[in-house]
Amino acid sequence: MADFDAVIVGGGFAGVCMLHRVRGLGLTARVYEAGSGVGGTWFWNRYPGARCDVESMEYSYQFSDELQQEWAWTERYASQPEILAYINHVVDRFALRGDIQVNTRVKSAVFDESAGRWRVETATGDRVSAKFCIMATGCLSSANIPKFKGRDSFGGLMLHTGNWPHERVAFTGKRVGVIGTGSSAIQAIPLIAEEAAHLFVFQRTPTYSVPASNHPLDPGVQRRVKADYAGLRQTASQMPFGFDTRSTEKLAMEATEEERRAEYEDRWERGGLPFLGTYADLLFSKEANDTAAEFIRGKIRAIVRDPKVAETLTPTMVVGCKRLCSDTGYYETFNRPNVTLVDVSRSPIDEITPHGLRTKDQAYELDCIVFATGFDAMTGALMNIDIRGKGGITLARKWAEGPRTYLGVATAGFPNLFIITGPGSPSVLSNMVPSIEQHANWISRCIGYMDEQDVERIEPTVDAEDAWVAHVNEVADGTLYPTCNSWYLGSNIPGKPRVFMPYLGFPVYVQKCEEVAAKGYEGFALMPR
Ligand code: N01
Repeated sequence: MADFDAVIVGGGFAGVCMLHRVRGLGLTARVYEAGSGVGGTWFWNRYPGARCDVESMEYSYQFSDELQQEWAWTERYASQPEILAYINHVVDRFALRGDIQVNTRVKSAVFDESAGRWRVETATGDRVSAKFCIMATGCLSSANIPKFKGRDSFGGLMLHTGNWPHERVAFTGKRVGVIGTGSSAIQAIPLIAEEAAHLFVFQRTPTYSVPASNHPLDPGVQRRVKADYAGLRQTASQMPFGFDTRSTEKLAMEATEEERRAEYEDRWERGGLPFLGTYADLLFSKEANDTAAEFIRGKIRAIVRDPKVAETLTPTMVVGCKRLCSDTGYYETFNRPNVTLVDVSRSPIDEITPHGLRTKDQAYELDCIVFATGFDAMTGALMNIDIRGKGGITLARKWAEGPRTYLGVATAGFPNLFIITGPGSPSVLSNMVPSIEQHANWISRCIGYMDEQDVERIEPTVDAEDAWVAHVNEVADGTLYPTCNSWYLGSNIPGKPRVFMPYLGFPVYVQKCEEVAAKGYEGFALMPR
């Protein structure tokens, strides 16, 4: 059995960054990656139109200024192939590939109490041990394909956006059905519509989306950012979501109607997620939120020509409660003659048939079904691994009523197990790359501290964990987030406990992590060597 200082599960942005950090400590490490290449999210999500909705200049590592300076992004929002090329460049530039074993899914990780080591087993039969086990399994990596009756009887092509084939899928001449209208669907739908003979969009909940206004990145803008990259990173780190949303302290209800309209119009024109940064109270006050929601509803009515279709596309919930989308020509797509919107909230999908699908009211003949039905978010990938801590307790049992962590980075009873961007950390409510990097930095500093201080094991105390879980919930309860059925709450997965999983507030969180470390890892139990 091979022994490592650290096993890292997952070779996406988190695994790659963590490997770089533990290498920096002089530790031996092995990354196991289920895919045939690195990239995680950007390896698997190859559907047409897949691109990031955080600007490319910010969706990148900052651990090496040389890397920041030499890499040139081509668009304001990077496409999936470009991001995949970037992560591969990073892996080669820092000579990390040798420690990454692809095509290898981790099956189990069991803490051997007497040896104080994690025993890790893969689906391909590797058995290794490591002092540290670091879960870099991703927040949105376990695809959710609803168990519709007859699902496996379909005779055509069935795809999930999060597990897309590597070769191009041709939709020409095909009748295509897309189930779902979340971030993945709204990117894929306009492009599939351009190609398909006919596209049926099966919508359960309408989506708020703001135009991305994507464009080629001006070399001048790029040069200016690079002249003071640290400045951009610093500004971003002080924003609520950890990226430059141009968030203000202004309150919507303190502005006049004309001022609000002008602000929203400006943000709509500039495009993207900073729309939510227009006013500080948009995610806290229903009255404030209504003003933004009504603005977007007005845009939908103005864009979509058929008033009935427009009405079906118009959301009624709080804007931002489910993740805000950012699109290129999404609502416009419903003006095409070859696109039909089907409201499956009124007439639910009853079954998948050999030739298509049937809703309560009608049968649809399809050559291809695209499931854009999302993920078992934040906990799904961890639950797919048999993780056992002290006393043989499984993580699945410990988290049966919802995930329990301290700072989203560790969980009591599982010594020397770290989770990158786990539930209870800002993760999906932030720019993922800086959040990943902040965790990888914090974990590597913690491991360094353990070495200096002769600490053998570390795990959160139950008290610290309980207090943190309560705090995460309290913060969420002070917002409008729990008012709809989002995947943040696990509500998209039947039977999953309804618990708000991410922590809202990147700057406050980072400060808390710093304080914990400065106080000798306050809230953790440290066992000496
Ligand atoms: O998944 P989703 P996603 N019957 O869960 C519907 C990130 N991301 O892959 O809302 C019918 O958002 C479901 O309907 P409802 C981003 O964080 C980022 O699109 O549950 N419909 C919903 O419409 C994002 O939030 C980027 O009623 C069913 C859709 O499927 C996250 O990934 C791009 C159904 C699922 O939407 C997930 O996005 C892509 C059923 N049984 C993704 N089950 C960018 O950076 C589910 N649905 C741009």
